Amino acid sequence: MAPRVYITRRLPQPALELVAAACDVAVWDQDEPVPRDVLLAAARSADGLLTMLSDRIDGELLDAAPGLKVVANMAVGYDNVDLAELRRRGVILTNTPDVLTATTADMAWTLMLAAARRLVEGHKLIEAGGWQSWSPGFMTGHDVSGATLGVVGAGRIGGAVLRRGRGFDMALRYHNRSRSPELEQQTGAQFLPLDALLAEADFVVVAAPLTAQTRGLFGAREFALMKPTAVFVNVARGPIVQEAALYQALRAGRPWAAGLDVFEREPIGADHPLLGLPNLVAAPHLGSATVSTRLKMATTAARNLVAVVTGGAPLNPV
Ligand code: 8YV
Repeated sequence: MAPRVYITRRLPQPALELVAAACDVAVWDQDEPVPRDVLLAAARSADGLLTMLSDRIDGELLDAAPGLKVVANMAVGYDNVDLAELRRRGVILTNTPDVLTATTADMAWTLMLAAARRLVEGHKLIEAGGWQSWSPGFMTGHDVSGATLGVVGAGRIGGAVLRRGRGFDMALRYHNRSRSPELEQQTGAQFLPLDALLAEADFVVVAAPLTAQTRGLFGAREFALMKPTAVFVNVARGPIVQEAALYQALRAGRPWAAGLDVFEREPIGADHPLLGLPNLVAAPHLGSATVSTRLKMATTAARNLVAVVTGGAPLNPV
């Protein structure tokens, strides 16, 4: 009998075909997250799950899925998964590293440039008919070229953000759990303690995973350490930042601006307080959102799923 798997979202066709060729597959064939009760019911008979960041994989779900061998999460981050509960039951977790590194680093840069050069504010001004004339100080921002870039969380994505900084003649700084001689050698980036990085960087980019150590890492104290001209960017996970503190800090103008791809609770609505600030650029979690990268993520997750349920080794075990 073919292994039974459940896929929690509509996937690109090549990824679906990959799974269907080896498995008895059921799909939540929608663009909305699968309802919890549907997921719990589907998990009951599943050998494998292909999941999204929006699916909570916890003890309750695992209890409902006695035959489960693998959870193939279609993301590099896996803070939606209770890894300890999985390990306790011997269920394998896989993720999709590497394929989204460049795309997500590009997103960090999109936000850096947009926030520093007031792109969204300018666009809104034109839309509102507010572009009246030119003057020397009109909508002036801050230079990216030649500035100091500080990356917090210098793994794959953080490293790629730093490498791009070389093309902009930036001074590169990073903070990480551990120093990376390889990164330092490749990019010339200098390791700094967090507080020193915050005080020195013109651009602070967060690319760290959400863990017990990074949850709430950025609060009033950290924002107060930044330069009044600094731009703060988060492409990692919303809960790393205390959003209420960021709101107050941006209102007070320190940091000068921010670009966020992630939020404490996603999705956010039009009434989110941060959206009322002119110095905030927001994106709806688009870090990995290119056609080519999402296809690679889906096929990577599909390959991991199939490998484990057919008795092989996972390609990207966490
Ligand atoms: C995705 C991400 O948008 O991979 C991650 O960790 O945050 C993004 O690439 C998301 O995970 C899709 O499930």
